Amino acid sequence: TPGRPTHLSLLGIPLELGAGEPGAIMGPAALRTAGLPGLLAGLGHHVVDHGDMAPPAPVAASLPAAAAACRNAGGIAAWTRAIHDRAFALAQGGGVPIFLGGDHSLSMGTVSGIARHCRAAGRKLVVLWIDAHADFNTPATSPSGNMHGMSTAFLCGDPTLRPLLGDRPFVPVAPVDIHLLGLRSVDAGERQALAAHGVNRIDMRLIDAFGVPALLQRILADIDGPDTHLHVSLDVDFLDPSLAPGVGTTVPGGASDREAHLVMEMLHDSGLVGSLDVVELNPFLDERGKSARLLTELTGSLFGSSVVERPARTPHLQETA
Ligand code: 6HN
Ligand code: MN
Ligand code: MN
Ligand code: MN
Repeated sequence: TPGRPTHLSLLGIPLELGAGEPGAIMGPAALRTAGLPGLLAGLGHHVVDHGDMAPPAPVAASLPAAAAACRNAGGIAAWTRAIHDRAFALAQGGGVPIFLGGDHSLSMGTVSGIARHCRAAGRKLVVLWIDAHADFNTPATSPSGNMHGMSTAFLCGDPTLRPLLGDRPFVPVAPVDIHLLGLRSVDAGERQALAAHGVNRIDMRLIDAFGVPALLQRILADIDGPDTHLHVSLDVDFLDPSLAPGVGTTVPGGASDREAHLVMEMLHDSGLVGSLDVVELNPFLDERGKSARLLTELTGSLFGSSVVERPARTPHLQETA
């Protein structure tokens, strides 16, 4: 069941500077074409589509020399600051922001803005990063220089990436409050750093062995509380490439349609989700819109789409109607 209606704020972020190849700039348009705003409204939610962010004015990135290998660092710095400002303002305004990407570097802005909001609101932020990758590279470990592979390292406070946010208040996310789900491609440097920092890693092998319900239920039980704000960052490449080819970083052995829906359904029922990124959709690489459609349906499941009536728990994060 849809549960109680929620105020949902959609914001398109047409960013592709963090990816290795172009195309994600068209992601927000494809998600709208697939009917995302209407689907959410049809579930009974109050949906406001804030349109797409305009490209921000360039800034001098002033990253340390160690970050020289980053591609488009100046552009990413400008976007990160602008996205952070919008994310913070949307969250402060109440309701659940849904950020439509755009490549995964946009989450440096969204999650840092949400983290700042959570600190102001006295909430505990937990991040569920649903992705084939950890995105925990630093400029020193990145094999590609692509900044969409560095988002979680930035959020945890990597000092070489910190200048991306300029003078905005930076509220780091504790590594133990980041849960990676769907992993099947991790670089050598990331692997070491993830273990050293105690990031929770649910890889595809664990999903094969134990299934989504047991694994996700344990996370949800651990983080449950009246003040928990769960930010979900959904990378298209979590899904198997046969189901979602519309992404530049496909990795075989991804989640099935039902595994992915079940994740979303359980997250909905938890009542903990306070914000969402839908990222990495590259419509140029898609096949007749199938990836955009699946992402739209998954987002529907996250916000209460269900065939059979089920008693949904009252969400903690229930803003005024
Ligand atoms: N993503 N680990 C690879 C890199 O280049 O750092 C791939 C990153 C993929 C990024 O999935 O958002
Ligand atoms: Mn990613
Ligand atoms: Mn990925
Ligand atoms: Mn499987």
